[in-house]
Amino acid sequence: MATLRLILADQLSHSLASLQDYDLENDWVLMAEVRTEASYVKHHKKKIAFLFSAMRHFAKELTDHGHKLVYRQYDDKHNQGSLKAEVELLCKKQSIDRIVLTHPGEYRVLADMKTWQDNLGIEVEIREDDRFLASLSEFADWAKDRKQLRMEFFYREMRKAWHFLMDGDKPVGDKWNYDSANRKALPKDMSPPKPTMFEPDSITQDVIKLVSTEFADHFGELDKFHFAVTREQALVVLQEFIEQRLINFGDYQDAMVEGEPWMYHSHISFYLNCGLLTPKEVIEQAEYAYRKGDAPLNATEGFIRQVLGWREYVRGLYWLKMPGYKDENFLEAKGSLPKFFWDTHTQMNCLHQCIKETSENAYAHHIQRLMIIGNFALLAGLHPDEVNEWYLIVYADAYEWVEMPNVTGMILFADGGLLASKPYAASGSYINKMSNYCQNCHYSVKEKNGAQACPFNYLYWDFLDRNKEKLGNNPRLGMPYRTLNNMSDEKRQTIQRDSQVFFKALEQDEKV
Ligand code: FAD
Ligand code: DLZ
Ligand code: SF4
Repeated sequence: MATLRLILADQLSHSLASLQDYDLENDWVLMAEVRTEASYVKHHKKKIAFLFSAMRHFAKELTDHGHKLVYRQYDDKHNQGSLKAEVELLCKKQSIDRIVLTHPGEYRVLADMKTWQDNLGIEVEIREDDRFLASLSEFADWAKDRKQLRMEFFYREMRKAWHFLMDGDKPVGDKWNYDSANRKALPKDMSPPKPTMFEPDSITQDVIKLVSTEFADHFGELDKFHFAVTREQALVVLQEFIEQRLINFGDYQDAMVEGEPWMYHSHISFYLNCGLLTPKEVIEQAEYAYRKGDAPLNATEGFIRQVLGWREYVRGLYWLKMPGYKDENFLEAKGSLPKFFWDTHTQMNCLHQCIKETSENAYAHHIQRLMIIGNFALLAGLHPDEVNEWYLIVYADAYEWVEMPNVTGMILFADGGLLASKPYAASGSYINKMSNYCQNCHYSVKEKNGAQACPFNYLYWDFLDRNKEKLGNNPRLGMPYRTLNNMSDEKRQTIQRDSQVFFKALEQDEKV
């Protein structure tokens, strides 16, 4: 009796469900760097380097602990090219009679795994991924019979269920949410601490070489690789966040500064999502810092809301709504992704900076993803398929379960308001308030129309106008629609004309 336990690139946790009850005598672990997973979209080079290096380090830890492990490197001439083919080969070689898996993070992978039992003729057990704090059935129970699935209410239930940041049955400080205190721009005399960085060791250097040759045509830069690739290193990232940045996380959560991609954010999504850190330990450490008096409540609550609330919520929503969620396009957006999403060449400084940093770091913080790049994708009416693919490619923390609800639901309103009560649409004045990008821009944020005007200014009104039928009755858009309705015909025509000129330039690949 031998059991094969497959571990995917985002399952690098010693506590993983499929590693529980491992039999040192008889069982095998399989990990594989495969073409199907590394190339089904052209992932950022740094994302592939990060995952391959973290996989190789994790495999070494398991071997050191005495696990019998087959690790298939990408450039091994016997590489079978897909997870299923690697599983099949090992099953034959080792007389495997049972396969144990942990529920994967993507519907596509789960659908494939569900065929293995019949195709391979071997019993396949898919275990729940218990690294998440809400099981899929708990989320489904919460969602049942609700018309609106608002994250805030789910989050409160999670606070109570896990007793995080609670005093008895009340939220600490008597309020569930301190978001209104978390919207400050960064003062000129403040500069955030440098992010935690690690020198690539020999394993990482090998992987970087491999990626630079095998994935040369993928998006993004590979140099200055500094990510943590082991749990030990990821814990240092977490500790340094708690010690150095949590204190300011709340206040400057929405702030953006040119040349400061990391700000006061935690930079732990890479590690949470591939399993090097668990959400439970992350939340516990943040709460501990607050209880010791080392972090203010607005920062601690804001941070815990992201991990306990948003992260768990988007996962629940993804699995509840897939596979249909993939095809949502409520606003019937049709636009193609402009070239500057890949080459960064745009005169809109906010977009140029955020996409350049994305290319350099495989990272952008939340407000850059949401209110700069996402806001543009929404206002310009880009098709959800193209936008989803881009976000899945470019960020090293991206897997479909977390990427898709953020894109389809949060930025594009393509699910018609299941996730968000209104579209996150904003004109240039929001960007100017929360960042210093406009100071170095070819366009003028103060001008509303004409060749020099900030495109976000007219695109914002054009978006509302174009989508009036679908959004006009949204109670949260009452004010902007009243303003739009009170505009003179001449003003509306000017907005439409500027937008058409802009879209035409995009279509013709002109620099905008
Ligand atoms: P912090 O700002 O320090 O937040 C702490 C943690 O909270 C994050 O590490 C993350 O685990 C969690 N979190 C915060 N916001 C969200 C959210 N909206 N959804 C889920 N978890 C959240 N996050 C991903 O992990 N992978 C993605 O592919 C991804 N794609 C996104 C696409 C768009 C369009 C948007 C708007 C957001 C996306 N996010 C994604 C959420 C968020 O932007 C990132 O989690 C965050 O920027 C990661 O950086 P950080 O670790 O420094 O986060
Ligand atoms: C994202 C990714 C990449 C780039 N490469 C691999 C790989 O070679 N082997 C692997 O097991 N997983 C990889 N992944 C992650 C998968 O594409 C997929 O997103 C997750 O395994 C879903 O849980
Ligand atoms: Fe972005 Fe407009 Fe500001 Fe330029 S002026 S940085 S396009 S918001």
